[in-house]
Amino acid sequence: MSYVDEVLELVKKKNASEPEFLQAVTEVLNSLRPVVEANEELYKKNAILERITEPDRQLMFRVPWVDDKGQVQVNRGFRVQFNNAIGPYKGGLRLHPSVNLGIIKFLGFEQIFKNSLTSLPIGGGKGGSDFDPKGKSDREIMAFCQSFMTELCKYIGADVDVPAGDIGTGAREIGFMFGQYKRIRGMFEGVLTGKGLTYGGSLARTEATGYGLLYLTEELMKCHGESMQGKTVVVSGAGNVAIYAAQKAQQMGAKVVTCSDSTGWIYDPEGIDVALLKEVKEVKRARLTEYAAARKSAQYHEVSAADRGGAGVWQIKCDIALPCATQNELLIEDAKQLVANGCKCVCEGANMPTTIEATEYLQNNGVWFVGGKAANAGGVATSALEMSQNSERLSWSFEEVDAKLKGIMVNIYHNIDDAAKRYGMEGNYVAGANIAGFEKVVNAMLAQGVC
Ligand code: NDP
Ligand code: 2IT
Repeated sequence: MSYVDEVLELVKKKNASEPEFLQAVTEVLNSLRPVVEANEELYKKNAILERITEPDRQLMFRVPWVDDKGQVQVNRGFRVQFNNAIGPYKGGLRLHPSVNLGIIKFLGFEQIFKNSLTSLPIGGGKGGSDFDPKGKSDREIMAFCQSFMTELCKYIGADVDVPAGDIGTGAREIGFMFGQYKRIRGMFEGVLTGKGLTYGGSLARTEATGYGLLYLTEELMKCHGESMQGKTVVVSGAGNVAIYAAQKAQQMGAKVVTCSDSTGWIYDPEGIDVALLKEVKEVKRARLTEYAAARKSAQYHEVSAADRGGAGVWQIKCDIALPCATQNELLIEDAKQLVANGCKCVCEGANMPTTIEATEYLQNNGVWFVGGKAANAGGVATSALEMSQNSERLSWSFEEVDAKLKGIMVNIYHNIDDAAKRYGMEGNYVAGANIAGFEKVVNAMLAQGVC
C-alpha cells in the first residue's frame, strides 16, 4: 500500500464521524500523490502526512450567556490550532448552528494550505461555535461574544493565534470579541483581524475575499485569452464574500444575475443591484425577500434549508459560476447543469462548496476550476496585511492594500498553474494549489524537526 493510502486509511479510522474533514483530507492527499511518491522515504520516516492531518491541539469549551428573557443559554465553542510551521495560527471563527468539531477541523486543515499559498507567514487554524446569530439582539450577540472570548483569550495572541471572521462573524462580532480580549488580558494588540477601522482594522479587509476571488478569476480568464467583460456570472450566497465578489465582477464589466441565502435565491436578469443587496444584508440583516420586494426585475425563489438553500442558482445559464455560501452546496447534478449550460469557469469563494464528485465532473468536462484554497485566499491574505500594519502601528491606504491583494492573487494563480505543470497535470488547479501550498509547509516542518 502506498504511503498516501496508508495515511488515508488511518485518518478515516481515527476521524470516522467527521465527513467534511475526511472529504478535505481525501482531496488534498490524493492530489499530493506525485509529490509524496517523489519523496516517499523522507516523508514517511518523518511522518509528515500523519503530522499534517493531526491538529496541534483542538480546544472545545462551554459558552454560557444570558438571553434577553433572562434565560441562560449554553453553546459549544471551538478553536482548532492545526499547524504553525510557517507562522502563528490564522483563520476565522464561524458562528452557525451546523458547527461541530469535524467542520472546524476541515476548515482548519484547508487553512494550512491556503495560508501558505498567500506567501505570507501564517499557519492554519479555525474556530467558532454552534451559536446561531440569526434573530438575536445586539445585546445577545455581545453577551455571547464576551463569553466566547472569556475562554478563548487564554489560548490566542498576536504572535500565537489570530482569529478573524467567517460565516456569522463580521465586524460587529469581532468588535465585541476584541473589547473583551483587551479587558481581560489588559493588552491592545492585533489579536483579531477584520477589526473596525478606528481600532486597528485594515482598509479593504471587508472587500478582500470577494475582490481577491475576482482578481484571480480575471487572471485565469486572461491567461485563456478571455476577459470578464460581458460575461454572465452566477453567484451563490449573499454574505460578505458574495456581496464583494458581485461588486468587483460588475466593476470588471460582467453581469451578475443571482445570489442566495439559506431560505431562497434571486434571479435578477438585469443584474444584481449590489447597493440594494448591501442595504438588505449588511444594514437591515434581512432576508432576500426584501431585495425582491424592492426590485422589480428580481425573481425570488423560496427554498427550505433542507432543499440546500440557494442550489437553484446553478440552473441559470452562465459563463462563470462563483459559489460563495458554504460547503457542499454544488453537487454533481449542479455540475452537470452548469456544463450543459456552457459554463466555462468555476472559482470557489466559499470553503469546499463543491463536492469531490462535482469537482471531477467539471474538470473532466473542460471547465476551468479553481478551489477555495487558492481562489478565496484574498481574505486571509489581507488579514495578514492587517497584522503587518498592526505590528508597525501604521495603516495603509485602500489603494495600497488593494494593490497588494491583487498582486497576491495574480501570484497565487501563476504559482498553482506552475505547480500543476511541474507535475504533469496542466490545468488541474486543485492539484496545483494543494502541491504549492504543501511544499512550503513541508519544508518548514522538516527544518524544525519532530514537533
Ligand atoms: P456570511 O455569514 O457573511 O454569509 C454567508 C452566506 O451564505 C449567507 O448568505 C448565508 O445565508 C449563506 N449560507 C450559510 N450557510 C448556509 C447553508 N447551510 N445553506 C445555504 N446558505 C448558507 O459568510 P461569508 O460570506 O464570510 O462566508 C461565506 C463562505 O466563504 C464560507 O464558506 C466561508 O468559510 C468562506 N470564506 C469567508 C472568508 C471571509 O473573509 N469572510 C474568507 C474565505 C472564505 P443565511 O444568511 O440565510 O444563513
Ligand atoms: O476561510 C477563511 O480564509 C476566512 N474565513 C478568513 C480567515 C482570516 O483569518 O482572515
